[in-house]
Amino acid sequence: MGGRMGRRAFLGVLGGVGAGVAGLAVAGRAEHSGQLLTSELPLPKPFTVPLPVPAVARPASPGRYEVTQRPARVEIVPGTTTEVWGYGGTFPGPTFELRRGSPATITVRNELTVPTSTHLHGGVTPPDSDGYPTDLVVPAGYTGHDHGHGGTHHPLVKDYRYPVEQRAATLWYHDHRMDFTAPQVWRGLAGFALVRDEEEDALPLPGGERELPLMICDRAFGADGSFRYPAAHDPDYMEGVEGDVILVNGAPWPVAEVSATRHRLRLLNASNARRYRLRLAPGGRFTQIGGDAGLLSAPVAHDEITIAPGERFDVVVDFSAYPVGSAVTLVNTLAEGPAGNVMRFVVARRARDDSAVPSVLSRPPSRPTPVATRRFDFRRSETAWTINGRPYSPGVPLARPRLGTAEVWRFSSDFHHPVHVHLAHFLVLARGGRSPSATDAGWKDTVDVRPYEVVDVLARFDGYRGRYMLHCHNLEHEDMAMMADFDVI
Ligand SMILES: [Cu+2]
Repeated sequence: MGGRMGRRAFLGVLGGVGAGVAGLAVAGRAEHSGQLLTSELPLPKPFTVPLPVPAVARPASPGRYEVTQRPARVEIVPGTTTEVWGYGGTFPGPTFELRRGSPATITVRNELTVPTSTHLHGGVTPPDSDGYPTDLVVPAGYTGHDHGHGGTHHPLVKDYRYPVEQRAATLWYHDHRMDFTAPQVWRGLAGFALVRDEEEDALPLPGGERELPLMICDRAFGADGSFRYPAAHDPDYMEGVEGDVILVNGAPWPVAEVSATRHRLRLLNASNARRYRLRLAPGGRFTQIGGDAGLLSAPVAHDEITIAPGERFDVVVDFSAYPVGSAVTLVNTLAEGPAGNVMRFVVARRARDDSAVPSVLSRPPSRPTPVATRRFDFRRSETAWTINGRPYSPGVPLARPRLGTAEVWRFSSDFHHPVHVHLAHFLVLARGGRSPSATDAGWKDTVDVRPYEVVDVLARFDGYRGRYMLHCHNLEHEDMAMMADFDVI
């Protein structure tokens, strides 16, 4: 029933229906980027579960980590259990603390029943460790052919090598398997990787327990507590799958006690399809200090932040602005009902605060001069989501930029498409021919391209030659072929 409604509205958006009942439905859904899947159990009460913070991964030896992807049963909705597929058996997976200039090797062992490919999102990574969708770690005894995509099968384990020659930034890692990224990330295959460096160390930003990575995603639950998800590639969910329960670090609408001091919140939208417009209630401001790919040159204040799947916002919130005892709720104004809440902070006590947000934060790389302009049009076809009219074909590059150069890439769209480029970081130059939004600041790897919008970015191809990709980070769109290769030559 819900699927049919969504499909009609979806076709209305794409058809550009301008009048009548369908037109009104379209207007009401203009900001929606997926189809709602509802839970079959009573929704948990908001702001009762304490905010979990993912454990930090411990190296087996300096620069070497091992993590096993495995199923585990965890309590997400109080009183029931959910099977997750987790890195380390947890959801989110462990947080990898990386340092610029200190290479890391992460051995991923696959004890699931399905192949996986791990992508470090935002990483400047050699192509053989970038999580190409057909470069798969397969379970012991796996005999599947993966639909004839070919590619590489690593039995049971693969070493991913990360040189970490990049600026401090909030990165994350997640599964990237061909055709099945959406259901496998939905089951829990995602975690944080934080890169730190001396430039960041020199800043008096809040740290320790006053620095919180916050992975925001939505899920739906079956009556037995299992994650609910449609059949793979269900055309009724072609828009994308949205759940009715908002999780932060794997907990439903959690609550965190904080002191009345500045806190650094590393916001990540790890949802398959849902966009959020975050605000603080009863009021307050986010001071943005970093974007996807690192610290901004100077802080930017926002009353609200729209965050699309894959994007990160590194912000500071000063809880001394609220009386002790206050409840400060992170809300999502793009949703009505349960998904309108995200989590709550309770300002529990006063405390000394030596932190500050300096007016100069960092010296990001300056704006390079582009040597070429290319267009990438993100659009639905009858049966798939396409880029420049083509469904994804592994090994067929749509662009061949030269290492060490920069290019203007122009993204156009028919729907909400959060466009993610592997390897290359970019600056947003323009939206619809106008200045970028305040929330487009800084070097990024994912940009929120909205329906019938044209977004120009200036991308730098630094790091490594080889095969990379760009794709829509709405994971259902990605699985329904909205990806393309590019070769850095
Ligand atoms: Cu898309």
